[in-house]
Amino acid sequence: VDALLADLAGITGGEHLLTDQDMTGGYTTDWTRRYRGPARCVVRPASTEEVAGVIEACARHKAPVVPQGGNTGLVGGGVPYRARQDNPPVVLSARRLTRLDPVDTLSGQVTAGAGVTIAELRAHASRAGFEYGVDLASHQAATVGGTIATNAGGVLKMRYGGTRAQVLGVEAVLADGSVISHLGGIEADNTGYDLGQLMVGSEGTLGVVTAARLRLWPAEPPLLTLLAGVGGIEEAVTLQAAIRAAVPGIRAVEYFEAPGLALVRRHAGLPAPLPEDYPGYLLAEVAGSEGNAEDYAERLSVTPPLQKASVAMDAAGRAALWAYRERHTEAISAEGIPHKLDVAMPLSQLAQFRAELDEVIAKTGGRAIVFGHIGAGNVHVNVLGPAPQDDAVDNAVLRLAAAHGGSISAEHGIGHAKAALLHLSRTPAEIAAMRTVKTALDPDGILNPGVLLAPQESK
Ligand code: 2HG
Ligand code: ZN
Repeated sequence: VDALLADLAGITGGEHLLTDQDMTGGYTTDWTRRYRGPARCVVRPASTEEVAGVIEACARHKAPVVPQGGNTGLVGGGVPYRARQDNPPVVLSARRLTRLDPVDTLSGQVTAGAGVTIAELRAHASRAGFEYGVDLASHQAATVGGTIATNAGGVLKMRYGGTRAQVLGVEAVLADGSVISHLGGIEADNTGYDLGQLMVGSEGTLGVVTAARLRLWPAEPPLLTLLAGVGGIEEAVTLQAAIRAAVPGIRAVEYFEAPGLALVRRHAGLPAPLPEDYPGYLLAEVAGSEGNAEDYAERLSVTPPLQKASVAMDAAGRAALWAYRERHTEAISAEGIPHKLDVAMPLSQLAQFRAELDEVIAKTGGRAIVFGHIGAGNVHVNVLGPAPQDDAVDNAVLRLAAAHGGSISAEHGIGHAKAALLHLSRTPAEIAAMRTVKTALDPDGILNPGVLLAPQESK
């Protein structure tokens, strides 16, 4: 008998301990299908106390733990991967941590459990007249805990900042089973190390997030969404700057190209968005009240390429335009297992990067689909063709981004996928400091081993 499994069943009840491969499959393969591996079991605790019990038991048995939210990650950070075969990890699914407190309307804050989805959180905030500042295409499945662990970005980042900017405090279970909880939501609180912020973006390597105190924003309904045809990324960069200068209240600026549009249209059965075809497309969304409509339309009409735009001012029209952008990920996935390279760089570098990218991709025999959050300098380079286990194209694209002063992970995190290349974006001193923090908080290395910090050669 497996003594750890007996301990875990005693904590969560046997029905929330899954060992049968038919039951664990959805937890042990990532969304892209590129990363997968066997788990010793999947455990689904329903409270912070149960999470603490699970981690304490795993620590006692020296069993590695992979924390998991909605399993929508794209860098293999939330599933077992290349684990030691004699000690496969326990997957800790946080989806049953569904606490959702009433919105505190005095402070504009809410406390939410790690398993609440971003869609549920946004709807909850909206019913109280507020908006949660993060939204992303995977909002039906992505969770509060997962988005905190990965510091998720999404389409509203240029408006409200990423997940980090929403987090006022975190409750988390550390590697020894102890609980740190800072959910008071005091804006003015300057009392030493911000352990909650240390958890943000730590990708499950420092603790398991169980709940968070989150900032909300006054509800800000979009006024208009426009989709414009452009000649390519260079024109898109210029146009987004012109739009940002022309109107206040810009919520999002997104970019995609003809090959991605063709895939989305075929996969989703959508008509062409504009009367003519273009090499690239820019989608922008502007907030404002109806009283602004005429004024904004006039200000935007002075921006020449907007003559090629389609503008939507009602919910259905907006959703129709957003679908061309937001359905990229699923349309690409329907074609095969993509290599996902999520990079960002100064806007001034994007055109040169894009030109050189074509040369790099041509050498691999793959085809690239490029889209992303252009307002944040973030492009998602998806490459179809090379075998999933072949890292050559990943290496080449990430190095190219770094050579343009860019980051190898704009919003998806490092996971297993990019751990060996962290040095392209972080200095040796930074990586050494990260390892020191990791060792101090998790001396036995049980939390998400191999994620973010690559295993070190034994000396
Ligand atoms: C998005 O922006 C997500 O839609 C997914 O970050 C990006 O599939 C991707 O590469
Ligand atoms: Zn994205």
